[in-house]
Order: sequence, then structure tokens, then C-alpha cells
Amino acid sequence: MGVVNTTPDSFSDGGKFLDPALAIDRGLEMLEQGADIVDVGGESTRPGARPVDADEEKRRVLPVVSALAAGGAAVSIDTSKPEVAAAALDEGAVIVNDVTALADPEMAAVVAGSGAGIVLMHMLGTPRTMQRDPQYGDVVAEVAEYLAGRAQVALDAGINGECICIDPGIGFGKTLQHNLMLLRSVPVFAAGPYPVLVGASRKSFLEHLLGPIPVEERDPASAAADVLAIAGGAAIVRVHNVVEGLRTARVADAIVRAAGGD
Ligand code: HH2
Repeated sequence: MGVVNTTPDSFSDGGKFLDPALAIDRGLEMLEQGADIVDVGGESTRPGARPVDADEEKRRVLPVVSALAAGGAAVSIDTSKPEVAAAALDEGAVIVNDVTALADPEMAAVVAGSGAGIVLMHMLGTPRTMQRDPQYGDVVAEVAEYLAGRAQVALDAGINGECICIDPGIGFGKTLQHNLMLLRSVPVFAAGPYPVLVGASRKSFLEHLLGPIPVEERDPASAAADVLAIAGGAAIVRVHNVVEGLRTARVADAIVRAAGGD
């Protein structure tokens, strides 16, 4: 899954693709580079980010979603607003990536009615507050229990189980240790009935581990996390650099499959 953020303030590509024409070019380039999914977002969720209203978010993402879908991309819309999701699905998006995991009950109805895929992600708190001293008793058990509960909410709303994907939410209300524990525990999440998505790309836990590194120099470190996520059974990795991300995924996947003998 390649990431295109049409925002002024995303932590990695903020301000680069505010112009829809540039965002479309970037998304089409990702498609050509081999991305299976292009995730389009119009509201940053980085720690401390300020919310954006639905009209502004739609203005940012809809032309991009529409052009990428027309260009043959499987588009995922990264939003927690039902109104934005519904409009993006009308423009051809096929997956809703909701970092609040259906916090707005209307979102479940939008997704159920459309037959789209849904990514349910774990976050502790909100982007404004999530990195203020996050605490868990047992982070892996709590995140797994939360995701199972949200998947049940999705099923109860009429979303087909085959359309559900779960994501432990790397960096969303987690300390370095929490992130490392979750990445190490991908097999726990992958043992359940739903495919697992992992988004470690360029995130600040890498800096907490390694010291300051500019975001655009974080791809090899991101790849280390992706390899272990894939070895642990992750089905989708969310990346900013599709060329490097795909090479990483293909090598990791080939090794996993060789080990399985199929
Ligand atoms: N991470 C980000 C945004 N959306 N969605 C899922 N499912 N999983 C993630 O890990 C995830 C996500 C944050 O990355 P990015 O979109 O690059 O930054 P920003 O939120 O600042 O736009």
C-alpha cells in the first residue's frame, strides 16, 4: 500500500501533494511502481495534528481518488469521516482506511452499504493527545482485544467478514517499547480471522531507536520493521517509498513462502 497525503502537514509528505495534479501523478507513479493499493489521505493524523472539516477534506481528496480510480488503482481512502468516505467510494475508492476503527457509527453503515473493504486500526486517544504518556497493562493483549471488538462491531453492522482488515496502529498512542512489542507480535494478530496491515513507514519510533534521521532517509530502517511484520504474517505493508517497499516485501515474502515449502 503506497501513501499519498494531500495535506499541508503530514509528517512525511506534507505539503508535497496539496496540488491535486501532483498527488495524482504521485499515485499513478506508485501504481506503475507496483503498489497494489494507493492510500489517499486528506487529514494528517500525526501526533498533535489539528482536525480538518469534511468539506476541506473532500476538496483535497476527491479529485485525486477519482483520477487514480479511473487510472486503474485500487484506492483506499484514509478518513474517519463517513461523509468523506461515502463521497470517495462514489468516486471509485474500494477500501476505507479508518484510523478510528468505526468510531462514528455512521461509518459502519457507509461501508456496509457499499461492499468496500475496511481497515480497522487501533489508536489510544486522539491524534491531538495520543502521544501524551500512553499506558497499557499488556499492550499486545489490549490492542488485540480492541481490534476483535471493532471487527465484531463491523460484522454487526453488516460488513462482510472478508472485507475486514486489522492494524495495530504503529505510532498511534504508543511508546517505542509498545511499538516494538506490537511489531514483534504480528503473529498474534495474524493468527485471527482477518488480514493484518502494518504501517511502520518512516515513523518516529525509528528515530527514538536510532537517533535523529530525516524522514526521507528512514526507508531502510522502515524495511527492517516491514520484513519482520511480513515474516509474522502481515498481508499489507503501508509505505511511502513504493520501489523500496515492494522490493522489501517481495524478498521477505519469497523467504516466508520458501520456509513454508509452497
Ligand atoms: N499511519 C498513518 C496514517 N494512516 N492508516 C493505517 N491503517 N495504519 C497506519 O499505520 C497509518 C494510517 C500516518 O502516516 P502518514 O499518513 O504518512 O502521516 P499523516 O498522518 O501525518 O498524514
